[in-house]
Amino acid sequence: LVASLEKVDQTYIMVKPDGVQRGLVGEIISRFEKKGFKLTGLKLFQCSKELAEEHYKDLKQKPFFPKLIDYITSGPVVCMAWEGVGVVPSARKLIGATDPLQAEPGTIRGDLAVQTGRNIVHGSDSPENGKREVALWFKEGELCDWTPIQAPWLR
Ligand code: 3AN
Repeated sequence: LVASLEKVDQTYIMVKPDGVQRGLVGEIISRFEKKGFKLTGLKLFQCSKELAEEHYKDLKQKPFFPKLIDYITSGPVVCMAWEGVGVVPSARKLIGATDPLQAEPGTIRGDLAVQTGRNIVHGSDSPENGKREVALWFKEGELCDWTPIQAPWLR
């Protein structure tokens, strides 16, 4: 299998509180599943202010930071770890631009979201942040490194 020879990255994807409230969890998971990435972690979780602040520490100086923390802690989120070749940039393509107004139709935000402050899903922006964020949101025992059974028609 070609993919097994290439470097496999991991990314942290999160359905934000508005995505959970709007009943979009299944829809969002299915976009990554259908693309062909491997799910290695999944949980529904109410995050603390401290964790939200650590996650978004690079945005601490932004004027919208307090509102962002209120938003992310306003209700449960769905935390996911996904693995695959090029999963970080690929997941960001599936998610679409930060501002849903700029996000192309066919992307998650382009199809399902309206404004930046309620853009329903998060995806890591680099392989380094993918590792950092998966380690931040999951304990080791919560991740599952499984080997998918390779269907003969995919070989
Ligand atoms: P992305 O989520 O597309 O990687 P970032 O990392 O620039 O975008 O921003 C992180 C989060 O901060 C966004 N998902 C959004 O919820 C929030 N955010 C970014 N820019 C703004 C803004 N101008 N006003 C309000 N919230 C913002």
